[in-house]
Amino acid sequence: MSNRTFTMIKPDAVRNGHIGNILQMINAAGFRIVAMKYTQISRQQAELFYEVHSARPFYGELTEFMSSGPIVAAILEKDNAVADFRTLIGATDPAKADEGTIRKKYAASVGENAVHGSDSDDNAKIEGNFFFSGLERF
Ligand code: DAT
Ligand code: MG
Repeated sequence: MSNRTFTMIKPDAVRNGHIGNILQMINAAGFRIVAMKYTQISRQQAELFYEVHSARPFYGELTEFMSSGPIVAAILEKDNAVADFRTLIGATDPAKADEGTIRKKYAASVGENAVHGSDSDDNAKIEGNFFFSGLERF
């Protein structure tokens, strides 16, 4: 069990003005911010980030959406960070997400679901390294 995970507040949540509310929920759940940036990724960078999904039918819309506007990327720290953050964000499809989760509150659809959360310790490291250098972590 490692104590770090990686998240993005996705373009839909940024456009809808939910950055503050989502950060509030992350903070209230006990995560410490190790690194954070407000940025926009290119289509090519989105294709690289989501390469594991390249064979899936939604890969095109996913990478178009994720490069459609600014995002907030962050590394978060807490005991059991990966699993606890997945619990906080809720199911991929907001219609199936538990009450009180970030996706239940702020996501509109399975494709545009407000937040990303790493699914394993290994992927948390890979994804954090995609966005942040050592000098950007505190
Ligand atoms: P998660 O983001 O919960 O880890 P995932 O890794 O299975 O979910 O998929 C990555 C993203 O791809 C997801 O956040 C939104 C998009 N996606 C997944 N399933 C989809 C579907 N059936 N239709 C459209 N987009 C989908
Ligand atoms: Mg995933």
